[in-house]
Order: sequence, then C-alpha cells, then structure tokens
Amino acid sequence: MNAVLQPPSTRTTAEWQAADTAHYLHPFTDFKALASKGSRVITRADNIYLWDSEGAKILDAMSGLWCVNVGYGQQALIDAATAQLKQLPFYNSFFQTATPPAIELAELLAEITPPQFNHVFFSGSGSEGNDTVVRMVRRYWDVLGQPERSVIISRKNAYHGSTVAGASLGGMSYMHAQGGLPIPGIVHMEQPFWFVHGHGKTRDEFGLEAARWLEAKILEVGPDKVAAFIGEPVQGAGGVIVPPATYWPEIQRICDKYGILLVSDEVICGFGRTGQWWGCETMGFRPDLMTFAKGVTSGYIPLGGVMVGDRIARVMIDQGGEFEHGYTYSGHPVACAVALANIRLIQREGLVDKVRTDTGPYLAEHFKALSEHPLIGEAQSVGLMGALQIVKDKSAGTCFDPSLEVGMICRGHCFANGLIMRAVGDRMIIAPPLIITRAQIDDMVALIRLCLDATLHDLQQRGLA
Ligand code: PXG
Repeated sequence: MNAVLQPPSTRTTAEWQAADTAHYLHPFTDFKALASKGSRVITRADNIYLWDSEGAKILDAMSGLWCVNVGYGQQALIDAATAQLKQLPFYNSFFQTATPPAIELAELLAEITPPQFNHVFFSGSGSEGNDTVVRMVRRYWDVLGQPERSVIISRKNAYHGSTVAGASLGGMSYMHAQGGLPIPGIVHMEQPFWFVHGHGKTRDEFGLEAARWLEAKILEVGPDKVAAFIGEPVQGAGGVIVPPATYWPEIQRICDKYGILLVSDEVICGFGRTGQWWGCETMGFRPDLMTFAKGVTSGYIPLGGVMVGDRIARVMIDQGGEFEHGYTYSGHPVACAVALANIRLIQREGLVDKVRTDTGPYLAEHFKALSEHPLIGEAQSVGLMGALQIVKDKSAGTCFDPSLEVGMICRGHCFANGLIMRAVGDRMIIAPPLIITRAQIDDMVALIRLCLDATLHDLQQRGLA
C-alpha cells in the first residue's frame, strides 16, 4: 500500500482552528461548544492510521465513519478515480444515457448480492438511498392498485440517515424533535436491545418476543395499510446492538405472513463488515430492498444506492411507467469507477472470508476478554463491529447517570491516547478497517484496555466510581 503524499501543510493548527470556527458548521455538532475548544484537524492517513495537524498518529478503530473498509491509501482506488476523471468526469443517466462504470457496477452488484437482487438504483449517500426506499415502496403498492398500503414500520433508536425521510425512518427522538419529524406514514416499534429490555429472558427467547412486536404493530396499524418494514441487520449508530439469532428469521416470517416488503439497511453492515458480504446473510433473512453506501467505495468518494429485488423490479419495470425520482449524481461515473476498484480489491484480497474465518473470530475472543474490566457490563461483536457497555455496577448491571456522559469521558481518553472509538451514550463502539491484522487487533485491544483504565481512574478521582 502506498502512503498518499500530501503537500506540506501551510497553516498551523491554531490557524486551521480559527478558520474552521469562523466558517465551517459541522454535522451533528453543538457549534458554540466546538468553537470554544477547536477541532482536531486530520491531515493524512495510511492503512488503519490517521495523522493530525500536530503530527500525532491515531489508530482509526471506526474506519472513518464506518466506511473505509479497505483502509487508507489504496492505490487501486486512487488510480481508478484518476483514470475516470480523465476519461469522463461526469455524465448523467437521466435522458436515456448511461456510462460504462455505472453499467459495470450495476452488473457487479447483481453478482455479489443475494440471488433475488438483479437491479440497482444509485444515489449519492445512504440517506438519499433511504429516500429512494420510501418513494419506491410506496410506488410499488400504488402500481399494484393498493395506494393505502403506505405505512413503513421502523424501530426506535434506528439510524437511517439525516435527510427528512432518512431521519423520519430513523428512530432517534432527538432528531425528530428538530424539524417536525417523522413525516406522515412512518411508525416506530421498540428495538431488540437485550441488555436493556431482555432481563430474565435468554437471548433467544427475547429475540422472538422482540420480533413479535412487529406483528403487534402491524395489527395496530392495520395489515392492509402497511407497506414495508425497515431495519439495520445490526444497529450501528444506535450502539452496535447485535440482535439475538432468533430475531430476524421471525421478522421474515411475519413479513411473509402479511405480504409486507422487507428492507435491509446495509449502509454499515454491507460489504463484509459482519463477515459475509451482507448483514442479512449473517442474520438469516431475505430482503426485498437493500440500502447501501459507505463501504461501496470504502468512503473514498460519495456513493449510495438501493438494491431492488425481483419482486419489486418486475412490477416497477413491467407496469410502473416513469418513476419520477432520481439524483444528479445517480450513477456518477467516477464514484462508480472507484466502487468497481474497491469491490474487486475486496474480492482479490479475500477480505470478507478473512473477516469471517480469521480476524472476526480473533477480535471476538480478545474483545470478549474486555468484559472482565470493572467498567464493562457487556462486550459484543459480530465480524469487525463491536460494542462495550460501560456500567456503574457490574454485578447489578446498572448504568451511570446519562448526564455524566461517561462515554464521552472515555472517548476523550481514547482521543488523547491515539485511538478513535465512538461513544453512543455509554456504549463504546469499534468498526475498524477490514484490512486490520491480528497484530493490529492486539494493539487496538491493548489501547482500549489502557483507555478504560484511564477512564476508571478519572471517574474514581471525581468520586463517581
Ligand atoms: N443508514 C445507516 C444504517 C447508516 O448507518 C445512513 C443510513 C445514512 O448514510 P449517509 O451516507 O447519508 O450518512 C447511515 C449513516 C455515527 C454515524 O455517528 C453513522 C452514520 C452517519 C453519521 C454518523 O455512528 N451512518
């Protein structure tokens, strides 16, 4: 792998921070709070490491933002983008036109997705992909003469993006509170979070119970009004909540019983994250639509989309007429060329098999051992995504007062010690690049342990633990 050579930075960290504060509104950020401390400016990356403007090296245990699956500095992706930029930097697919990279990517995606998928609709991001899902499931039922079937059932604490439709599908109440969401026709049921809701039950018993909340919701809404159910195979942004093995097969059974479309949001789980190409394969269900983004290009360039299963594609193609929906960058040739290079690299290096048979199980073993730490109540991982639940009292399984923001305290210690982990409340999350080696997993786990020790020490100093 070649390090990407950057021109030397012409500004100091303080100068970057001043310009950042003056002009740049960051996503999901308290602007005033950030202005008072300043951003950490990331200037370059290679393999699984980042460097900041002070020259500090950081192990990126979050793959950027769950996306840099093949790691940083992959020459094949850089070359693909460069060649396509020279050949044809842009052309659209609106007016009975297409470009070779978009056609080839559609063909390759049909090959690497489950057999029911033979068509794709491209977007620029995961949020836009889920906007397409809303438009498509409603259009499908419309074309079939059942326009009243328009309600989509999702789950609390789900994350499906930040556009109006994406945030409505998502189950983050603090997002709904800003902007009058959700939009009509989207309802939410409880999530399959065993650590919080499953006390006194085995995981498998709880998985069946949680799936049956879907049947209760369908009956509450009216089976003839429900268009689809959407879920992430493993909730990512909600805290890497791995559902019990019984959950998804039961969800599938209920969707089949009522003829409801099943949508798998694979934006995080897709492209090998769980040890199979798709999270639905790991969790054992057969969706009608799959949203993807992030890992499709390993985040090197924005791209998203929706895989459209034959059940829907046949209706949309044979009876649908014009589908009044699309984006300027649907099938962007440079993004598609990078995606082709990325997927071929994953195939060439056997990265999905490596996660399933080697690094995934190796991480699980070493990550599980962290549950012995006095602060950790639960350690869970699947493939190369994992979560550590911080608890106040290990034996009782009780959590800290959320207002103490213990997760953020821990994240601060990670940042200070050269490790990027994500805090979701008091769950500490990892999703490292799929190229991570066993030796790098050892380093990462040692760093996590060090940061947990530092957090415990800090809490003891403050009289909180
Ligand atoms: N679906 C899922 C399952 C996601 O995780 C989206 C859709 C939206 O994708 P775009 O490309 O529009 O961002 C996501 C995105 C976090 C975090 O803090 C997670 C995401 C995005 C930003 C932050 O964990 N996931």
